[in-house]
Amino acid sequence: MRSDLWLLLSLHFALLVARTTTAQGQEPGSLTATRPNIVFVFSDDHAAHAISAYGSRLCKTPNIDRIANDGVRFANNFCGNALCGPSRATVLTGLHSHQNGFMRNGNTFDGLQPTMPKALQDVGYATAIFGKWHLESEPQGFDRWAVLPDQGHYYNPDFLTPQGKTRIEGHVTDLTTAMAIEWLEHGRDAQKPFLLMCQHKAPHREWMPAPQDLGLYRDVELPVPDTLFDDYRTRIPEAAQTEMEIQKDLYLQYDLFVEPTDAERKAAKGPDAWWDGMMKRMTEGQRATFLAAYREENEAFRRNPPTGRALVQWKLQRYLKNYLRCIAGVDRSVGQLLDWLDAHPDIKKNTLVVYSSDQGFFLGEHGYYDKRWMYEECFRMPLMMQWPGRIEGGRTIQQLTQNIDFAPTFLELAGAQNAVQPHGKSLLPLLDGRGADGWRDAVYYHYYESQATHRVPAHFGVRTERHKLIRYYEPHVDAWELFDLQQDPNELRNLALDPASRDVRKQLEQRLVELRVEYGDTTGDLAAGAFPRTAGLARIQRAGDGYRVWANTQGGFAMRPCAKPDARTIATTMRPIPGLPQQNGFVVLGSNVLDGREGPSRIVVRDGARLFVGVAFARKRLLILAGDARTELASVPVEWSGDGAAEVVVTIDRQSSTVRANALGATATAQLPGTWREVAFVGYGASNAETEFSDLRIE
Ligand code: SGN
Ligand code: CA
Repeated sequence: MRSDLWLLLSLHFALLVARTTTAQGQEPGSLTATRPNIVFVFSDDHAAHAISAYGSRLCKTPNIDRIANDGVRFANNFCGNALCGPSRATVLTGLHSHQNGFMRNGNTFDGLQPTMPKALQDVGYATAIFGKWHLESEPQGFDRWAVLPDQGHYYNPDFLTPQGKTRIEGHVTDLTTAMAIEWLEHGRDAQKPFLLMCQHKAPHREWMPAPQDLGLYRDVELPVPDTLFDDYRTRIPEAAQTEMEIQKDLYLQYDLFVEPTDAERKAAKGPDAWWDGMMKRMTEGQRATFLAAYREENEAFRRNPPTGRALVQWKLQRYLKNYLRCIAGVDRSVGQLLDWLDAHPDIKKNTLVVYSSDQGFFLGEHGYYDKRWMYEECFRMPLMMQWPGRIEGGRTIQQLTQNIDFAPTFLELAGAQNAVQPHGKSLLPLLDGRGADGWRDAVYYHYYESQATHRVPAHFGVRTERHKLIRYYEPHVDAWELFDLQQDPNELRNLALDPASRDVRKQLEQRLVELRVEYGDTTGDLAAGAFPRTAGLARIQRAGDGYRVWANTQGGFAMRPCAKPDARTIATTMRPIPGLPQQNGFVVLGSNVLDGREGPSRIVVRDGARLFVGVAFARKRLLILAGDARTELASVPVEWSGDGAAEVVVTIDRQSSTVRANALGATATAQLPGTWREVAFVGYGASNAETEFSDLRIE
């Protein structure tokens, strides 16, 4: 009787499952709702052209290649914003940066929004993440997590866990792998399918290899990219003014591990000043092994220091070798995970393994290291997937795919495809043979972290199979670049102003508009140049008789010249728009550039020559802030009901050298900075907030 009941029950269940899967439109061979385990290995800054499966001229990555050999390799996979935090936020949400709100490093990820790990957890997956996170807020949607604070350290890293912070001795790649395998072995609920996100810091700067990899590539001369000595002739001037040049921006100590002399240590500038801290973090034994590995070469360098192009070549070799040594560690990690699966065939047969990296990287191309540009080397992301028995292996997928597609893919596999509303598309049709009919013909890109480290201007763009059109939209660089990737794969000839390319450019501009509409991206609209000085703005648009401003950083602003430099009163009415975690608005005043300097394409205003005067609504403070938008020159409490607008009146009194602010019934006063002369620039500002301002009243 009992067994009959069982039979009946299981029959009923089988029917139910069949019905649901048909209802979801499952076709034969389809992988929809097959609920495999997912092992997602995600490294940091690993360019596809440093993977042998992608034809690297530089290195062999035998274990990563195992994924491509037994599975598929995506030949044209791209990120939507070539930066760490933004790419990770996109992987979690399936959304481009403007929509998930994480547009530049330093933003705080809104973990309350729907995410892929949360959805997988909801449908019964065991979930865990180990290693690099870089999203500021605590991970959500994971049964187990241990993540690096911020960028993390290579040696003896701290890990954040729900129980707090712990420092663990060892190299970060090995430790992250060990945590992942420990969780597979003992940590997870074995009844459930699982999502494991194993996210390496390597091969991110400062490229410190593990002890066992220090000896690799020692006597090897690595091939040099054709564009190492690019003259940037047809590109925007900023391409020649970055801070990512092998020649001048790779630091001898910090980046290249040439031990400083006493004199150098005393005079150390920039990152080189961090050398002692880096060394102190290691144990004595680690430090001795590390330094010994470079000593002989360093001594040769000292005896006969190269100059000019020879120095660039020397720096490139040292940089690339360390980068590749870090990759050797990542490759070993992948091997350990694959070996673990091989040793557990029952689990392996239900497991999708994915390898990718948050973006690519320049390995000397255009004379650069780092990323950020929409140029191929860093725009392209490696992506490989294997699921033996279920995904036909040995294939290369040529379609244009993007990191917005990862979340929808994993969700469709888990049968949770409605849990998020992604910008991306599930990759399953490309994997399970359903075909690629109607696949996208273009990918979209938008980089925001302008006027920050490495100095790459904000830009958005479109890439089709053959062309790429880039729009740089800031006042200091308002320009276009167009490349024919077939004729010019190295992107050396900007055709944006080439008469013969006029039609192509027009079509691409049209496609770019369409993509921006499709993804609902209105950021990158900076009021058509009405404000010749901006920084850290996602958007400034006309709204009523004033402007609506979205600042995606601390102290974002838009300023225009002030027609009345002896102005006494500057006033506006400001209203915060809810949505972002912070609510604030500021009148921004800039003294003239007496204490600044003019560069070829931008005016640098030093701290002190700028003032932010306004209201932190959520904190209920009336503030006068220095030019860094952090230092409080005055701060008084105000009453604010939680909605509505506030009129802010700023009074400059040159006689007493003071600035006064009135708003919401309160008054704040501060001394004008010592270098203050007159009101040369006026405008609006905010810090990670969106705010509406009425037109400025200036008297
Ligand atoms: C750090 C690095 C930069 C790098 C950013 C962003 N400097 O600031 O070189 O561009 O991270 O990288 S470091 O000296 O601190 O390493 S990202 O991958 O996290 O976006
Ligand atoms: Ca990165």
